[in-house]
Amino acid sequence: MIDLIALAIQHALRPAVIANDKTYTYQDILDASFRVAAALLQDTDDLQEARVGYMISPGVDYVAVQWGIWRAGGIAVPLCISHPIPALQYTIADSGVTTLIADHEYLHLFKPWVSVQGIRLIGLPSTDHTIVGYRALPDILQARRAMILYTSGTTSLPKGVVTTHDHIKAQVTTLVSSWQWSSEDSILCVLPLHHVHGIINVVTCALWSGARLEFLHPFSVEQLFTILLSGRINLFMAVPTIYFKLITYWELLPAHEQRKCSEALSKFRLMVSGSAALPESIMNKWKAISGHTLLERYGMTEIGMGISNPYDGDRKTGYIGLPLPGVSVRLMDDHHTVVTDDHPGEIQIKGANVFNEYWNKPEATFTSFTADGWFKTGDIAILEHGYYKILGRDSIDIIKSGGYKISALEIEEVLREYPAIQDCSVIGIPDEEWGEVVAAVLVPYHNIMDLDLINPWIKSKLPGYKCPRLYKIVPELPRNAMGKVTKNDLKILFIKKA
Ligand code: MLC
Ligand code: AMP
Repeated sequence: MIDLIALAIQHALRPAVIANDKTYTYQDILDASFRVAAALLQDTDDLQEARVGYMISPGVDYVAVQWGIWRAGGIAVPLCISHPIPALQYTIADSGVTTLIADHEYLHLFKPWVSVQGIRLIGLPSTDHTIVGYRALPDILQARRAMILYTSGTTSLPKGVVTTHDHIKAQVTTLVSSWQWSSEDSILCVLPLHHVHGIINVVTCALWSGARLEFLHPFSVEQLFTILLSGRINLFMAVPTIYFKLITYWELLPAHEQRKCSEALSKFRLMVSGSAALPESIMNKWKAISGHTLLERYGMTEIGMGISNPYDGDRKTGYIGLPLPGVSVRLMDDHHTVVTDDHPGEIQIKGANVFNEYWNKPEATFTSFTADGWFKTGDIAILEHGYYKILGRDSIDIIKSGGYKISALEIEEVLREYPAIQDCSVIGIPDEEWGEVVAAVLVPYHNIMDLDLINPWIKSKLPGYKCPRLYKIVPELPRNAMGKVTKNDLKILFIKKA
């Protein structure tokens, strides 16, 4: 039996998930996940790593389905609930999903095409009560593949990062011990559940620890404040953009409300920020509001979390901290030399937390590791007085917006399909709220183009967070002697003049 399920059995009668004003115990989730597993095992004893896609809103069903897939021996492929159909189709086809589980509200998205492709579609809540009852579930070894998460990179289309139950265990246990999780904790999940921040750091760490987990969906800063002030929650984890939104909201409150909020926030045990660089301004304002020095940590879909400021000890502004237990970190310069203090280099990671492979992409897997087995993150950092500090990324084509990693190349490829566009280039423009915002520079045929038409068009192709927010039209793109677009020159076009 996988360790997460064995632990849940130990916590059976404790409250696990609070959703829609209802409390579900660990036993409730074990039962519900058993029913999901039984439904999946209709005509086989073990899914044997078949990929099961699931499109479930954050809540108790999400957990039951994820555990159900694992208990049946499948690989869980969470689908982003805000993705348009082409993005969903890509994930489903690339991972080779054979069964799809969807909330009733999403079934209409899949019905017209999945059966044609031979994919079995199961709706939730299931009306098939015949699946309740006893049946044996397969014995799942920890080494088995458990999950595929899609991440953007320097290739145009997202790649599936495969993790085993052992990887997930390593990623979770290092955080549980470092951040002193316990069954007395209570956390609110506001993050999307197709990325590691939400899935590993919040949901799985909580349920591993026997803690309570509450969901807020859809995201609303007003409701977030209400829950944070309820006294039910003592742990919070978010991307810097969410802290920015909380600060903006707090600043508009009347003084007596501000005092009430600050008092409630100061009672939290821990508040964590990650997935993107935490600006000093957010760190300082949040400290003044809540009394908390945010714990900033660094991670990646391929490794879970790798580097973290200490729980006890000095949390340094502008630094991502020290290697987590079990994670080895080194910095490698352009000359393939491991660098020591005060010299910049690429962060490379080794440890039981590091994934083995991109799904069906042996070439990409091969090139993302060094010959001696270190994973190359593409992030450039420096080690100063024992703390790592991120300096940037080695690729200008990777954009981080609202904590989402976005490939400029993927957006360019979609834009090029637009009939009026002859050429284009996509870049990230620094922004205090979003980290970076996606900006597109377009070269239209005949120098004319109606920008109002492009937004609805691109929203039907790409998830909202990948859609450009800024546009500029130019007669031609600047290029270097090799013919490559000089993206740094394009950034200047968007710098606001004082
Ligand atoms: C949305 N908007 C944006 C935007 N996204 N504007 C600029 N840039 C963006 N990226 C605008 C919309 O157009 C809309 O404006 C308004 O903001 C609200 O849009 P929304 O889609 O409703 O956004 P919202 O729900 O408020 O979401 C914001 C958010 C979300 C911060 C909650 O982006 C989020 O959940 N981010 C977390 C992503 C995450 O989990 N990353 C972790 C990856 S794992 P209008 O005008 O239309 O109203 C990883 C590893 C690690 O990175 O280390 O953790
Ligand atoms: P993802 O591929 O979505 O998992 O995003 C991983 C990337 O997020 C990393 O490679 C970093 O570039 C970035 N990241 C995560 N945490 C931090 C942080 N604390 N500071 C700066 N960048 C971060």
